[in-house]
Amino acid sequence: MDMTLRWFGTGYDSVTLEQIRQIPGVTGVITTLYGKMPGEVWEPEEIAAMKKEVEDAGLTVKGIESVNVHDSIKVGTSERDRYIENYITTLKRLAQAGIHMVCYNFMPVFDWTRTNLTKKRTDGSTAMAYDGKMVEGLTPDQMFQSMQKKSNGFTLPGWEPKRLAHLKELFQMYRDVDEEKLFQNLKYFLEAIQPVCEKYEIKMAIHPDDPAWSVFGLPRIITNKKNLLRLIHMVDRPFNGITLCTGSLGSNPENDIPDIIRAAGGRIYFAHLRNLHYNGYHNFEETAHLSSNGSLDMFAIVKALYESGFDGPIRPDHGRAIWGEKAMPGYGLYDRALGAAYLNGLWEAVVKMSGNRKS
Ligand SMILES: [Mn+2]
Repeated sequence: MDMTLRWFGTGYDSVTLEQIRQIPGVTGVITTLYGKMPGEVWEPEEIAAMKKEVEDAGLTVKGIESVNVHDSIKVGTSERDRYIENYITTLKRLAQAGIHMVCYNFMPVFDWTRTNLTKKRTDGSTAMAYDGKMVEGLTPDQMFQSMQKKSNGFTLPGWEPKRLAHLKELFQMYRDVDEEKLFQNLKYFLEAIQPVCEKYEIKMAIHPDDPAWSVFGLPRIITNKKNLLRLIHMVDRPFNGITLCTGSLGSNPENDIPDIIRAAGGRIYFAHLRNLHYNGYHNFEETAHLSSNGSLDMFAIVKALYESGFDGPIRPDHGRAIWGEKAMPGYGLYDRALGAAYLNGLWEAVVKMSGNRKS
């Protein structure tokens, strides 16, 4: 297991590599070329510069989050083959630079969605929250505006203003795409890229949809155990895998996360670990990572991961905003550093309880 932190790159992230280097047990980052639009090819020089900057700070690039998938691939338009070629070129170049894990998602139009980026918690911190009732009263454009307004001036991952300026056209593109069609388009994409993934040993790790249900009538498919197993089996090849995001899957209390981990049969290549508190139907707020702070049993999750043989990168996912830090919502330094320390503690305990001395 490699404990990592997500880092958006110099100029995009309020957290520095030097700060990340000082979090005990964190040896690497999960990063990206944040300025790239979905569908754009990544240049070898840009990848090399990003890697060098991370390595000069004494850290390693443990994977990419994300190489975003162009909407034409998700919709299945006639342009998709061209964009799949671009995607393959980027994958090859990443592997040639020694980077072998890529996280991506297959959510239409919107990436992760929240109705409040700064909900006050009883301890005085703020955290991101979702209330399905509020979404009912919003148009997609209002949702986009409110996410942007409350982002402390940062561009949120997956919420590229340039792309979302064309919201109407985007919704129009997806008008005939239902869950079945989206699954078929995902299958087409995975079948096209898997030979390259196998040749270059690139583990593809799909991120679950967040929250784990349809928003604004758009189809969402990576939401539960049944669909995750369908994804694994429909392209049953070793480099087609999953990012286990406990906060995304955990938004639906019917998802039993330790059970999903065991069912995935070793095809989890990346883990986002965080906790949340259920307030009711389609209503939750993010919390500190501790089991006692939220509704998820983080010990049971870490234990299931360890017992399933997981050996990929873990990152503490979204943190609360604490101690007056000004950062991108969910991605400050302090609460994620506390999360990394806690998760490292759980991991050490689970390893030693299993009779293994080495963590
Ligand atoms: Mn996640």
